[in-house]
Amino acid sequence: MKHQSRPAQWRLPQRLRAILILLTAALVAVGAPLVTSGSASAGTTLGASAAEKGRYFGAAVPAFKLSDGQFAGILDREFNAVTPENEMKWDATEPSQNQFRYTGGDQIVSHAQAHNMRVRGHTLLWHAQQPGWAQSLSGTALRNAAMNHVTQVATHYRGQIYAWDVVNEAFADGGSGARRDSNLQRTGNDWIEVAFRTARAADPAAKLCYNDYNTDGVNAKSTGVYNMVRDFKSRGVPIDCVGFQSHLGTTLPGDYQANLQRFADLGVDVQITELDISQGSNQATMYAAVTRACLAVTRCTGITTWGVRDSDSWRSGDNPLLFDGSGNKKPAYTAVLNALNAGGTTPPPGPVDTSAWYVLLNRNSGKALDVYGASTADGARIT
Ligand code: G2I
Repeated sequence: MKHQSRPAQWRLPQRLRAILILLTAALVAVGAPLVTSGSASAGTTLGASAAEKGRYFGAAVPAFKLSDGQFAGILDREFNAVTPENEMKWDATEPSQNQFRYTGGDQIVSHAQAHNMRVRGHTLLWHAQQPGWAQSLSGTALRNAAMNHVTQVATHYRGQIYAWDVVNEAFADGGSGARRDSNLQRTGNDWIEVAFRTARAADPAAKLCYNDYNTDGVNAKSTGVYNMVRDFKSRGVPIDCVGFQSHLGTTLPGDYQANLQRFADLGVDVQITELDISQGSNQATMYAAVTRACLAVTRCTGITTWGVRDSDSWRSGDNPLLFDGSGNKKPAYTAVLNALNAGGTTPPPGPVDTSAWYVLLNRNSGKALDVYGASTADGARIT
């Protein structure tokens, strides 16, 4: 096959190329697993197994349960990410206008830091769980108060949040694909993009997500969100990720993975943010299918279940989680762990990391095909 020379912008500086060739040769020489990275051993906990696939596995956590020994024991053993269940919401963090209270959120963040867990911030703006004073505002006064809230809270947690749900549940249910009516929406359709720009200014390192429910397959609501994300990307509004809550019943939309993928194809990460599934004959099967769908989408960076034990759930009557009320692992737990451990390891998904280069290797010959500064399913990482 005729060798095609690379476009000039792909060429690496002479010295760097020389180093990379040497490193590639060294990897080939020691017989390193060239098309995979990470440990070869299967993980024995959700967090470790997800990490082997370059992902996190998290749980929603209420601060008061950190002192419940059984709860904290499972959390610390199994999970490597947390989402405060209520503690970072508007009513909790700004109970009176301009008076901020971070006690519960801070407790969860320090627990996470002590146990090497990521924190998903949830949520800066939402039509629900607003403090009474905000509910009674409208127009410019509400818009200003809302953006001040975003600035203050994102600044307080600056550098400590992996991903923020900047805006939660802003789309209507049903077939319209339109925004939900709310006091925030009535301040003007641009409130969401203003919130994202405001959050970016306050914490440039956090990934900024839009999060919603009933968007778990291709439907009118998820298409409404999709169109918003596509519009934001085309206009440079800073959005990095979309959260799919995945509060599921007894069937999984057949296009669950395809839906995640179509968002990822817009150039955002996708995350499963509030997973819980009704207990029924197919609970374990559905949990495994959701896990496999995330693993199959390179930009699906992690999964969070909305609680730890069935008794912790907001829908505890459905027994929708991975541990029973006594803290025992359920069949659904084993199904998720097996799904995480199946197949080979894959390098972490993520944005272009220019501090590291990847060598694309021919699977058969082991020869270097290309070198670039982005993660890839076929790349060996060189730092
Ligand atoms: O409703 C399930 C979730 C849907 N997506 C957004 C999530 O933020 C939401 O979480 C739930 C929490 O799990 C509940 O714990 O949000 C509810 C509020 O909409 C939370 O419930 C509230 C109770 O309704 C309040 O009475 C209580 O004061 O929790 C508050 C704090 O414990």
